[in-house]
Amino acid sequence: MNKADIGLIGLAVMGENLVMNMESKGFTVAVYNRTVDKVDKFIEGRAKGKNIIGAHSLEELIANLKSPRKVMLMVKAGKPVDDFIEKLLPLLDKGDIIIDGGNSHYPDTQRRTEYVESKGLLYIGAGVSGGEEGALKGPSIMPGGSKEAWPPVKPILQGIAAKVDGHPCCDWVGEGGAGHYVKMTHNGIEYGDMQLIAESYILMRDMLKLSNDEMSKIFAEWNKGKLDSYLIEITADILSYKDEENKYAIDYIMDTAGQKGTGKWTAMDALEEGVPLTLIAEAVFARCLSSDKEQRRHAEELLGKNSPKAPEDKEQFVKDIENALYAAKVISYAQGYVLLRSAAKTYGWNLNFGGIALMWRGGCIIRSAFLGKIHEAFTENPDLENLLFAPYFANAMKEAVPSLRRICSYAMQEGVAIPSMASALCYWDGIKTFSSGANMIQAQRDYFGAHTYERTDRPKGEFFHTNWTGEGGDTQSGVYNA
Ligand code: NBP
Repeated sequence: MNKADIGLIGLAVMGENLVMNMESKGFTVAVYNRTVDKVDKFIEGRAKGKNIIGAHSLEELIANLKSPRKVMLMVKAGKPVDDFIEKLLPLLDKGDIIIDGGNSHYPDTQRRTEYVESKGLLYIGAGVSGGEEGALKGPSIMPGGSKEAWPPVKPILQGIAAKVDGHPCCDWVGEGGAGHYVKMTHNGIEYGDMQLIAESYILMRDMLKLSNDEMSKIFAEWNKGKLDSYLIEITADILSYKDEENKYAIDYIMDTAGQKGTGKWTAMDALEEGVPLTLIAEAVFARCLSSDKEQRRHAEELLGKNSPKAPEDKEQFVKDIENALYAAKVISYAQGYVLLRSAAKTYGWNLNFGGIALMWRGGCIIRSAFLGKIHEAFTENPDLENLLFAPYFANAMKEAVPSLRRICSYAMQEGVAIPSMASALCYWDGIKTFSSGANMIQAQRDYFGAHTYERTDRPKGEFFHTNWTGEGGDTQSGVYNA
């Protein structure tokens, strides 16, 4: 067999399926796995008769690669990635490329890019989304790292990526950890989308007392309109799924949501950047609240269970939930893009915001028709400060926000927790308020800590301190820390 176009390490769910995808697109792939038995099992199984070369050592893997060598890691994020880099470095030559396709945290990718480059090699940290099916049939891939590495890797990564209207859902994102940053934000947005769907479900289940089949039909209907997306589609399927005992699976799945950390990373980074990413943060906290079921049982017994009443016009309420979900989703993406813009400035990345929407348009978990509109908004105005200011979304929000307001008011009144929808509405009302209550916070900070404040009747950048009690003197917090 000829030498391979690329080597892949890590034959678990993602790795195996990516290899099959690469091979089906005409690339020869060499494979290796820490537990070497898995290599033989793969070669004798799914890979039998394909242009896939099994290697029993890293030396054998490297010897089977065309130059410049490209080695992709699909292993557990964290230390295993660093360990493999260390093992690969002595085996590779100048200009060879290491690609990490796992869910690495972007500061690690930033660090690894610099480290690998310092050894004369090139590094790519590529976020891959789409799960098992995406890996096999076409994922969304967000590569960043050493810019020089992109041209040799591009035909392979774009070749295996999902395509929407012939356009690959994969393009160069930026240097250092940019690819993994965009993937992290994608995952954060995924947390938000999932929470909003869960809130819509609970509103219909607990307030309207709809059956699983009724809800399934509603989600399927929504999937034909402005909410058309993978997550809405699978929600319809999940709700109607019955097991071999004719039981609805959704009814016995424990309501304790797990998480692997990418939503938390996104929320933490938003705090670092000072960006109000409220909806995603609430989605992460909602998973935290869900995770302690025993505490919720105790609280329900001790503090009382809510018994929400159904609204009179159920049909209108369902329409309102659809619009509320849409409005909140627009706000979530607007917040996500503000975070990307802020990070781009912090790290000096020249992010193509419209291009990112195209990368998310297919192949990944948040894929949706809606991302096409985001792409159009950034194509019209690449410097768009906030998605809510794009004419299309500003108009769409004018129509949808009254529903969001009705849903939030009713749910609050009846005691149904919808934290992400509520945070969306607060953001919407907050961003449209030129005169906020933060003057009181500034006054308080100055009162107890002499932190100073700017005045509305003086130029910005001039700071003032008031001696509120007549006892503090003129000392300001630049001089001492209270
Ligand atoms: P896992 O995340 O379960 O990792 C399995 C692979 O990592 C196996 O090859 C395993 O080798 C190797 N590995 C482990 Br575990 N510990 C290791 C260590 N200490 N040293 C060396 N190798 C080690 O596989 P996955 O679900 O296919 O995901 C791969 C990457 O893609 C991860 O970063 C994941 O977060 C990311 N990702 C996953 C999905 C998804 O839907 N699963 C989607 C998108 C991205 P072994 O066989 O010898 O144990």
